[in-house]
Amino acid sequence: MNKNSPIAKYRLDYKKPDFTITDIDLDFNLAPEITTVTARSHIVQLNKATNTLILDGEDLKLLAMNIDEQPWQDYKITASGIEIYHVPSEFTLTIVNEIKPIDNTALEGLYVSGEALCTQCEAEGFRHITYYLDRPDVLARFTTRITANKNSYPYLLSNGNRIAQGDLENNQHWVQWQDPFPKPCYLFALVAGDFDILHDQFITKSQRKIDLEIYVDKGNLDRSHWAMTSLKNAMQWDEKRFGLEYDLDIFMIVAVDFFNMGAMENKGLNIFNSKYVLAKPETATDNDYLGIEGVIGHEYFHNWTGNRVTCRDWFQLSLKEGLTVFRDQEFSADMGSRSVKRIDDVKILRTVQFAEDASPMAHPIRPEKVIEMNNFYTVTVYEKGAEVIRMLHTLLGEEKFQAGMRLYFERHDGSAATCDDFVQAMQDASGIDLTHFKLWYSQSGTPEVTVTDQFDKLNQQYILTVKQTTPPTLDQTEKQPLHIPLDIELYAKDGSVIDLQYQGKSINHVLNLHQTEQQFIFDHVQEKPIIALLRDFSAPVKIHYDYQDDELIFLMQKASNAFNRYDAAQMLLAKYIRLNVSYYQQNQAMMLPESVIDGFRAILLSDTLDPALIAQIITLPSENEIANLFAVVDPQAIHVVRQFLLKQFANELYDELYAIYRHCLSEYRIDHANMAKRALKNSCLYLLAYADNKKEVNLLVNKQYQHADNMTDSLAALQAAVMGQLLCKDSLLAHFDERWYQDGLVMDKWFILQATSPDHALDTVKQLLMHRAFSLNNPNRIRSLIGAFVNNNPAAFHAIDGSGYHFLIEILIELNLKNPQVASRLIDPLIRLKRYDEQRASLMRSALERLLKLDNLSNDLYEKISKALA
Ligand code: B3K
Ligand code: ZN
Repeated sequence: MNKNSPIAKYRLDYKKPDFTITDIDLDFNLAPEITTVTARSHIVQLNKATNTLILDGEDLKLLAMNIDEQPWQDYKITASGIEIYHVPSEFTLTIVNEIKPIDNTALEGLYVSGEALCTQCEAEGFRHITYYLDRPDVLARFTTRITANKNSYPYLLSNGNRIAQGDLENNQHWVQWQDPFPKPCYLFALVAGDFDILHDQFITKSQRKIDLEIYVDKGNLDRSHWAMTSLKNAMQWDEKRFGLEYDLDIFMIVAVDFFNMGAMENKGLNIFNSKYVLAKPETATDNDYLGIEGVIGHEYFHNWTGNRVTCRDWFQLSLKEGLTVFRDQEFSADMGSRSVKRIDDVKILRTVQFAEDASPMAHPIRPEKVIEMNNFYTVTVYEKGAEVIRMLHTLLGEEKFQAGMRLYFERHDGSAATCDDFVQAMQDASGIDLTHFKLWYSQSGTPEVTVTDQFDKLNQQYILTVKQTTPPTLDQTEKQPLHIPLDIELYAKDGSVIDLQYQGKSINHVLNLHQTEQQFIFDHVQEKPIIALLRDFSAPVKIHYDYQDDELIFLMQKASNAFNRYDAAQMLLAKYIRLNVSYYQQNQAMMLPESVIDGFRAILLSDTLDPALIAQIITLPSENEIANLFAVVDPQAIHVVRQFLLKQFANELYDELYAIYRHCLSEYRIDHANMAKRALKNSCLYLLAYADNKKEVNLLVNKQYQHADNMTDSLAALQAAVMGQLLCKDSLLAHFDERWYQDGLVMDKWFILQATSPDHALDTVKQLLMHRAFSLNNPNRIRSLIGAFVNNNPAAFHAIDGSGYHFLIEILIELNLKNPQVASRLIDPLIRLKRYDEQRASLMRSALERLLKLDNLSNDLYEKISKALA
């Protein structure tokens, strides 16, 4: 870590390694205070021009070094590792070093999580374990022997197959693991601890028997079943849809409480944040269940897209992440409701990724320049990366896309590849020219597509003019037109779909945009049609078209595509949000036409729509989603306008909301139809909480809370109480605390609610820092209390007195060294100063300047702050 001039790396500087490591034998003598690591590596020189071996290593204490079993003194320890001079062209290097897991609060490398020891090596954590070529294009076969105290650590796990074990003196024991698949060190894992284990089996399509094991903290076995179901579903789905079979004889998942992100796809030994494993009806919401299904799938799918074919260098991260997110999205879509899943994914993209494009951290899905790699595990690389894969899928169709996947594995299995390799395989397998499409990998920013139309009654022609432009981003000023698949549909007034034809031929509903401006002509159109644009959100762009209210209401009710229905509702709301924000800013009365309410009423009362889709449509956009409508964000105005709309909806639709709420009451089951009903019921409850009829709603909410037999319903009631500031709020909050305070994952929900409350949130958050269930050492707690406040309570965080900013930097000062990765995630809302008015921007600037002055500012924070202040 170096505050003055951390060194940036550039994608174009990639060089092949001078040496490679073919095999490594690791030997761990494990204890939390001091662990001794002995690494014996078989090293081969690749570049004859150098005999200096440079290994990465941080926070290591070197005890001994041998080359070919002889002590070796010809080396120098540097700030970033070790340089070993005059090495032979092929040799065995033995390194013995010590590490201190207990002091590792950054949770990168080997660290202590509760009573267990575990590792996290991606992206560059292995260098905190031993000196190594810590880069993804060095693939070695790993053997790992672990020795530890048998009482504290009865289970000793690593990658691959267990090949030997034994007992030693002094209550010590050892286990040896061997992973037959060569892998980069970021996929190495080790876990030691005492657990309860859920055992199961999966028979692959070629009839191989795979042992499945989920390791959870003692007492949590009853919360591990959904994870196992999800795992088996994922294994089966990957065989069916992608033809991909699991390759080892055992697959293990370990749930730990202290984890910087969601989970990690280590070969054969996935390590998970317990949030994405543990669930039972009393403690987990429907969304938790869906999150677990998605993340279990995601990590499992990495076994092929990430592990069997890995990344050549970290700039290629989207090669495995974009593709694997696409795969997990498709898995969830196939398991549940495709359209609901699509809308949820689009929401995240539009809210978070579009905001990232408009921030100092804007970058292409394949970044060009990186100081701290951990800063690039972003929504851009992941979610926009997945959208790019989805566009390929749209352009090729499922069959050719799968042919492309097969060719990709044929060419690159067992090696480290690039994004270009992937696109090349897709192109070669499909025969479709993707040259222009590849620009999506190098161009950052959110493209804007503007559509205008003309109806020529005489010639019965409908003419579309489509313009595209990508506004400059902070990392890249010049932009070129992209290859954008624009999926459309035309409707006649009676709701029938109009065939797309031109000069006697039918035209595909996916239009290919390549140029700044293009025209599309459709023949035999008898009346001015209503157009649905961007069906299924066919490209990650902002779309502009001057819709009339009645056209949007038409699309809400008649569009064949669920995303278009939802999106029409969003566009309708956006119109009145914009209008009311300006009314509010000019001290004028706010308004919402009756016709808009009626449009929503019709959706609410529909008996043909999926209840989950209705729930999505009647859920107002969040303040963050709304913020993206504006170049300069006024968080206060947005908050007031949103509250106004919620109230309007609640009062005007009160009877319908109440009736639907009652209609949706049903017994609790965990299946998609039942979840959909619950989603609609609880979104009605949420809206009702804003109605003027507080007394009745208070009774209703209280009753739901008291009678709930599952967390989805308890939490929905609690949320309604907090957001609607109902009378029962304090007693329900207190009850929840008393019931769950020993359960961190459940308390996270309670922290989030209070951090996002419209009422004195900052004071509450400050008090809750002292709560018995809170700890600044646990990333989940930090994200729930502090992360939720800074990210999801914009009106409070951006309070005009700067109190929110002040609070955040105090926290960041504490977390800067303790856990740089978590700190770096928290700072995101503070670096977006250019999106705010002068007064806020200058307060944000001085907060950042204060941080910049810190001694030992981590590279993670430095990278973001320096970009923000540039
Ligand atoms: N590959 C990991 C993420 C690692 C993050 C390192 N800071 C989880 C995933 O994407 O599946
Ligand atoms: Zn991933």
